[in-house]
Amino acid sequence: MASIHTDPPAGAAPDWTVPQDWDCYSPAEHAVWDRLFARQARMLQGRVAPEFLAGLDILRMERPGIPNFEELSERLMRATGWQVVAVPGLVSDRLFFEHLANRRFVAGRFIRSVGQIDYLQEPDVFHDVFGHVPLLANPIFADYMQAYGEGGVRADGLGAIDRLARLYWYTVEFGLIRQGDDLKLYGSGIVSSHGESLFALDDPSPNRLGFDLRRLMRTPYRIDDYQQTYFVIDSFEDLLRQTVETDFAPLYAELDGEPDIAIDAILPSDHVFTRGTQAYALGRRAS
Ligand code: HBI
Ligand code: FE
Repeated sequence: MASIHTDPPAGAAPDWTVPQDWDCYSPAEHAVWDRLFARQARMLQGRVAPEFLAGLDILRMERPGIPNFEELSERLMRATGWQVVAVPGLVSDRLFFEHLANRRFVAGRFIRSVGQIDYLQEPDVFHDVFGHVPLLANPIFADYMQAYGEGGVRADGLGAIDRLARLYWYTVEFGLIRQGDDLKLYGSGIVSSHGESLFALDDPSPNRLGFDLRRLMRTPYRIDDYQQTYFVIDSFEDLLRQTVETDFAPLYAELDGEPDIAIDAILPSDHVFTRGTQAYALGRRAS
């Protein structure tokens, strides 16, 4: 994982926010955004949850160029009370949770270079704004993200951030959602990635399992490659309900006594949508 600073970087406020400096983006940087946007908007048709597309419309994100966070935040504030603030990069977990708990989404202001068009280690403005922000215009998901932030502040006090990071990873970043008999994408790490937008739905390699909070919190995840397991929620309402109805403190205590589940394992209790071949992961290990 990229380095997470230990104190506010130069020029940042105590909460690590910095000005977006939208006027400083070059035409070439806007062009990278437009290229990524056009490719993903095409790729996601028919594959992404309709709530994501609705968010793109509400926030008028189809307009060319890197969005101006102030304009974006005006529309987002009207929709769900959220705003987008610029940060220099990954912020500390504690601060990340505090921003989310206050309906502030922290977004990187840099954009990847043409050479990194398909993968980069640290979240850039395309991952954060195209990937994460559209669903923040959906009232249920907006509530979920704030509940997650509040849970994170509590988890920090209980030393349980790693458990909650798994929930974030397997929902906010790499989650799938049912739509009738189909599965659709909604995780930001997937929808902002051309390759994983295909892999997560079409490839026979990964497991696709029904969302189960306890089981998910015992499952490690990949930070450097496509996931070996994806979890499928029934609806955003169900995800929110399970999160706000769960008393996490006893859950963390219960989980402390249980070993992790292997990243590619399938349990008898799992609701299996896809029993993956893991061919991709095995192939990567062999290479
Ligand atoms: N910081 N800027 C930024 N963006 C993130 O997505 C982020 C972060 N810090 C920590 C973090 N995500 C994850 O470890 C959370 O699960 C806490
Ligand atoms: Fe992200």
